[in-house]
Amino acid sequence: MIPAPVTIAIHTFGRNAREDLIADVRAGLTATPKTLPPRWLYDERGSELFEAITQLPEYYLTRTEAEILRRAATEVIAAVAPEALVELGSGSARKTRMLIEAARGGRLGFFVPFDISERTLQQTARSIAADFPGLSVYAMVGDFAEHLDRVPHYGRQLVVFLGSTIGNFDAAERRFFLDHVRALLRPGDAFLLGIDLVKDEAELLAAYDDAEGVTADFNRNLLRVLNRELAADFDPAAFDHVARFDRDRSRIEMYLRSRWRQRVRLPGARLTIEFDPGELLMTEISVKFTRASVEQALGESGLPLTRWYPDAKERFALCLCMPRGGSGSR
Ligand code: AVJ
Repeated sequence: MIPAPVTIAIHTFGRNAREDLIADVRAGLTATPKTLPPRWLYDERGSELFEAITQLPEYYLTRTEAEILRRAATEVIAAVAPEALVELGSGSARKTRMLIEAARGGRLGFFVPFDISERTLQQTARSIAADFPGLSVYAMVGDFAEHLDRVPHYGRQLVVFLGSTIGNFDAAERRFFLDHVRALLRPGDAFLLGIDLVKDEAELLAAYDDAEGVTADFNRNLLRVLNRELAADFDPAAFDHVARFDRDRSRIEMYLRSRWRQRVRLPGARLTIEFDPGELLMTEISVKFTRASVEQALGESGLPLTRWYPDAKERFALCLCMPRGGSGSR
């Protein structure tokens, strides 16, 4: 069979990632407490380190979600009968292959991976196109906060957002994101969401502070990104990796903690900052859900929880949302 075409669309629309980084750094590193958005963790090395995290014994999320998909993929595909599969934050799309395979022999003609990392996206798009001749791949490099409305509609679509990536959003960002997902759906379309569930604190903490120190390395990589992009002079060894669970907000929080008093120059952002001994810089949040809390969040954006697929130990779950009648907005 002749391979179907691969199109890679770079939807940055003239916006410059560097300018965004500078703005985030100037706002986040002068705030109290200091904070930076997690997206800057995922440069090429950061994406590789995250892939390594997914293989760790402590990081149960990826393999648990894969286990759920192995059981549920056929049923999800049968319920939706998609012509297009849109994957937000696709990364390596390893788990998505299970959905594509389950759709074999059906009407699936398009795969639309959407990711912030161009390199990862290039690899994913090419390898899926090579392995599934007959499937057209339209890959989009973009930012959830800006480019979701550019996602093309190639017929009845299943939009998926796996891996509990939604956990990176605070309540306002999550609402904004889910509202935009809802706007992508037309009558008959569906949304499949992967979420990590609230559980024993020790198990949660181990997943974000592994024995091998891969997560610590992933976290400190943020400082290497700032050194490279902004000619900053962070010493990564001068910061400890810290993971905490905030039960009230139901989220893991990742920080870098300054080991001593220090001054850091970031000429690329025309900024010099000071850290007190023990001062924290928040680098990522990872919200943990219950069935009730996710149903509430989805419902607020007009996404009814139609089917619930947890694993046997209820560590992780997939939520299938099939709005009746669709949005009718387009
Ligand atoms: C990619 C956001 C789903 O929150 O579990 C893993 C990122 N950070 N270990 C997560 C992450 C540290 C991951 N997500």
